[in-house]
Amino acid sequence: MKTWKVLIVVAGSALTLAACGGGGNTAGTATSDAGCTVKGNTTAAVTPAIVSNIVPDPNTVGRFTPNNMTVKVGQAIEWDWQDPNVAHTVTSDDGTSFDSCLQNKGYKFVVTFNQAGKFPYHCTIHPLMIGTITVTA
Ligand SMILES: [Cu+2]
Repeated sequence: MKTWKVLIVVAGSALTLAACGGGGNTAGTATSDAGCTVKGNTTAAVTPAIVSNIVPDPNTVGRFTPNNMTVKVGQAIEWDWQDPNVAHTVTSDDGTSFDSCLQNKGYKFVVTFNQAGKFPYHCTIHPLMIGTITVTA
């Protein structure tokens, strides 16, 4: 009888852990991102040279696919939020070039790169989500 009770408790804990690991935010409810203003996005209709999907990843929470991209001056990149569980950002490391702020699945963010150079970016809440845009003349 005692053995059975212990087994039930252990099974219950495992279930709780599994629910926690697979869960995350409820889709559609971004973590509070008060004070963040979207910037650097292209509002005109443009055809992006590259589309990067933001997808779940068991090791890094989320991932930009691709994360490192090369475009020519004047070309645009579009990021598509496809992670159904967790909000993410596309934020330039310099803090000024572009910032999507926290967004959920379904959001699209387009940036046109008008200057040659390297533009590293990241997700503000997931340190392992990083990438670099290389813009060539
Ligand atoms: Cu993220």
